[in-house]
Amino acid sequence: MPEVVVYTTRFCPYCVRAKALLKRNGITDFTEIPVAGSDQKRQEMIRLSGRHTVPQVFIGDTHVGGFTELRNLEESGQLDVLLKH
Ligand SMILES: N[C@@H](CCC(=O)N[C@@H](CS)C(=O)NCC(=O)O)C(=O)O
Repeated sequence: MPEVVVYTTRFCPYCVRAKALLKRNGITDFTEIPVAGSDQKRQEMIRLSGRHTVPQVFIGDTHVGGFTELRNLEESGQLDVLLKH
């Protein structure tokens, strides 16, 4: 299974929903990178994703996006496909 990385902040409803979605799809060992308080990590997230909002989700080399894109992937069945690569 590819590595799953989620950039988050602590008080972020979309982050909570993204993490819950991953867990209900059997992904419990994802790497969470908190960006609050770390300008370096926040800049890394912006550089890799081109976005300023959290969460930002990566599956392997693929930048999925935020919670909305993650949910769209789940609903279309493409999340399972990405996770099998
Ligand atoms: N459509 C985005 C919305 C993400 C979003 O609005 N996240 C909030 C935190 S829960 C955020 O980063 N707000 C700061 C900002 O908009 O700059 C998603 O589905 O992930």
